[in-house]
Amino acid sequence: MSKSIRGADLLVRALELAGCSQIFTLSGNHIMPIFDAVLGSRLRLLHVRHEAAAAHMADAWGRLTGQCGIALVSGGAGHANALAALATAEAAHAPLLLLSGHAGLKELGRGAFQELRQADMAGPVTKAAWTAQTPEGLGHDIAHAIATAISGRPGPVHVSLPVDVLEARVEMRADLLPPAAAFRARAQPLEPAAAEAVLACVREARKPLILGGPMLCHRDGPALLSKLEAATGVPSIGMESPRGLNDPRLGAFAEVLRGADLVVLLGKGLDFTLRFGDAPHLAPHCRFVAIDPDTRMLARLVGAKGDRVLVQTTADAAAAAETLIARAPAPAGDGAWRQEVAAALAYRPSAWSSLRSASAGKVHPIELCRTLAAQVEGEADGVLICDGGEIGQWPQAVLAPRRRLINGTAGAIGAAIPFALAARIAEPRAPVIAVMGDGSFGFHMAEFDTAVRYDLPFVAVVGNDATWNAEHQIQIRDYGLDRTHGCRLLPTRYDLVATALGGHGEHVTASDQLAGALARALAAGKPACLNVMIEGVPAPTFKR
Ligand SMILES: Cc1ncc(C[n+]2csc(CCOP(=O)(O)OP(=O)(O)O)c2C)c(N)n1
Ligand SMILES: [Mg+2]
Repeated sequence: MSKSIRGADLLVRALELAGCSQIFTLSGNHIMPIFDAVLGSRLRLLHVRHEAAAAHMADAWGRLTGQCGIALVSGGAGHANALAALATAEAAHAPLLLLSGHAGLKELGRGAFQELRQADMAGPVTKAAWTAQTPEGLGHDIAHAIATAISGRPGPVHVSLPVDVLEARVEMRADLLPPAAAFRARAQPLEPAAAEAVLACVREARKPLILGGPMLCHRDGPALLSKLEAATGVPSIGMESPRGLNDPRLGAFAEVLRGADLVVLLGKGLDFTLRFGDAPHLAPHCRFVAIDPDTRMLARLVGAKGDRVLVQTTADAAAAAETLIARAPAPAGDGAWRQEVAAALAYRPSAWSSLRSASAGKVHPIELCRTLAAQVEGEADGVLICDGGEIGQWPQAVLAPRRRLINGTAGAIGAAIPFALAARIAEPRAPVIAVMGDGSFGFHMAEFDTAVRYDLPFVAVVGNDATWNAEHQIQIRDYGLDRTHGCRLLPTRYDLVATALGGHGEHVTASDQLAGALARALAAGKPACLNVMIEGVPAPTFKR
């Protein structure tokens, strides 16, 4: 006897088949069939307070687990609210599927409720975006979307789900659910001849660097780059910061980059983060090798640098790294260049060790980082999240966590609290600590309510300088101290926001209060906020 199910049921089965367990969502009329279909399934819903938060959570999930993060939002404005977060995920190479409810197909063109060209809106911030057309096709839509999100240069994909497609009933048949292989990444290996060509270029260079793109900064990426460096003898550096060659994690990197005679771009676009590879940031004689899953990146590089590009080849970044590791001969030479680069990356001004706040009632960001060090660096499974303009750069410069999330090259602030909730679900035990500015806290502070409802303890550490300091510093630098205006905030008690929403709060005005407050926050077993009044200093700089 045949069995009829709703399109929404088929969609849920496809998500289960893909191995999904967690959906970040905000409800809406069009997607209530999916809420209903989830009952009795393996899928859990985290119901948030703003659609962008759901998309940021799916982004963090993708970066931390390597699985495609799933965000499910309503049509119309709910969809539009989620879109800004996709720009962050795209720049960070985070695999994500945004599923949005959509006006029914039968009502389109007649002024349907929340009728909007949703896929067109999502196009510029996704790898692919379309509107599902039939209930029978929903399983294949999901497989194709997930495979696209996790393949090549990982990134967001969007599928709009018309409510009549979700509600329509179909006779269940085995072929409506795609085979497991349809959900997997489509591999692009590095061909042996291309690998040999890359290794030959590296052997001939005196000062080569391998620069890994954001996809090599998540999960196993950093360990893979270390292995690549050990195998080839070539300094191998992941780049994911919007501050580019002034990434605070990379110390005096900009100084050694200027001396490189070969840059191997491994899943890393030649873009603003490398000052487009122009002199004096890179030497005029510096040559390039590029390995990238996206042929458009290769074409852009060749267009910009012409015959300075020695080799350019299509391949997945991680797979290419593995191939190079396997084929690399033992490193030759005395290792002097590698040591020079390591010393530059490790450089931190000696004055930092004694930096203290100069103002009463305020803590210097570095004092804050010193207090966090034991918790962040001692915990192998802990996750450190850094957000905000100037304050967010200090923990990136000072702390060496094993797992960390930053905004990424999109440079958007405000994702820290959603990131922390997703990190807590992905990592149920170890400390999740999110350092952010007071401006950044404001974007998604209502997600403290979500954290309380779902019992997701983490610690938000707000560096509160009552200022949008990054922009305030631009005003000082570019227009003069007497022309600073409009970038002040209030010294708001964000700890009380957390307690009002059912969390734990601590207010800190001196460095000697920090350790106790942090210990209580971590022990509270609730989402916690440390509101730390800080000195609004500029981000760290590294000129030697
Ligand atoms: C979504 C988004 N909006 C605006 C900006 C511009 N911006 C960058 S840093 C910053 C100030 C951040 O203030 P806060 O979080 O308090 O950190 P602070 O710089 O004060 O340490 C602003 C407005 C941005 N990068 N992203
Ligand atoms: Mg601030």
